[in-house]
Amino acid sequence: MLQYSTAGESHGRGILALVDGLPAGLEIDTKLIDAELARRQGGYGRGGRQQIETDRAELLTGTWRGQTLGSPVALWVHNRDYRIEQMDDLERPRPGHGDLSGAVKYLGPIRAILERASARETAGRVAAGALARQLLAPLGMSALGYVVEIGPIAIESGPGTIDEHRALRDQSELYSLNPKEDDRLKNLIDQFRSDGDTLGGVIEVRVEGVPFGLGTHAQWDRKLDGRIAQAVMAVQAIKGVEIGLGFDAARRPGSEVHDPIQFDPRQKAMNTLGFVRPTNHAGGLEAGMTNGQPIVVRAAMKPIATLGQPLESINLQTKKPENASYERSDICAVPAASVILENVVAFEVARAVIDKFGGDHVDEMVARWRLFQEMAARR
Ligand code: EPS
Repeated sequence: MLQYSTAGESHGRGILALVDGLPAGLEIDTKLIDAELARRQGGYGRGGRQQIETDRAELLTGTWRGQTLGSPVALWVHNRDYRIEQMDDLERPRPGHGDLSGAVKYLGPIRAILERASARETAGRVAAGALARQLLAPLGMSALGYVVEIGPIAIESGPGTIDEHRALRDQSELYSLNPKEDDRLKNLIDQFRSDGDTLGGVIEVRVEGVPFGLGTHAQWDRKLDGRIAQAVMAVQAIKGVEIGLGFDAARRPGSEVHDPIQFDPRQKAMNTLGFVRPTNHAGGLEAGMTNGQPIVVRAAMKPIATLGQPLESINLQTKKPENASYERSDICAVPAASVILENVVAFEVARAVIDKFGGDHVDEMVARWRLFQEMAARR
């Protein structure tokens, strides 16, 4: 079973990701991991911290001559802004952070909570996802995350292949599919920065080339839509997750929600097995299983909780009202979150691939994947 966990504090020595369950023999390109880490640091709206950090993943264990060994892989991202021992505590919890609930729950200082609750930890999740998704490429799968809304502005975009959309996304400082909108969105973010306020947004992640049969209807905690929703919701500042039509499905009649099933034996894409769905309102998942269509997930990110003009709070020493503490932070981290979500979703897909096709060596896994395609085509 593929799984990972992370360790590390925002201003501690660094962030560790421990990935266990990858098959042996998988070629690992650390440049791909570093490219995702660099993208995560970018995007318009970030604060001063990203001028300090230059995130790179150091492979500490689990590989030999560029290939996995089938043993746990530990990835280390060093923090340049390591100064946790010199940092003071906060006295006035920031609404929207874990400051108040964490300090009460752990009977201790706010610093001890915020250091781990910080989104710095997502460097570890991106490293883990960017590692694990390297087994998706040989199976013809790819994932793309992009920003579709910032605050009140919905970003229009046109149709295109995943590669065309990736090229557009990579031209955009907002990581959207419409770089022409960048100036308008940057002005909005600048306005919020000067007002001491912050902005959230909506992110979409698409995974293409997905075969039939990842996930299962048979048990609730192995349904792939459920696993994806948990992975996405567990990213800092995410408050909503939708798959396919999501909440909009509740507002439409069934005849306008479900995707008709057609068959065309001339269909080229191997993963669809010739089945055609003229719409993809299900977002590639029916009964917790993939149906050969692209997986489409959307997430709502709340605005960053550290405000330049802080909200009302309480001084925990005096219990008197005071405005919340302020610490250097981002204004809009929605572009960065699109990188995080792309990688956490890709990790869940890789986990489901291993659940279904397994194997100790990657070649065994690919052979089982091929055999399944043949058997499913005969079915
Ligand atoms: C964060 C506060 C800021 C962000 C940080 C998340 O850090 P700092 O307090 O050091 O300025 O930059 O995100 C990262 C460090 C990162 O690498 O994403 C918070 O409070 O969650």
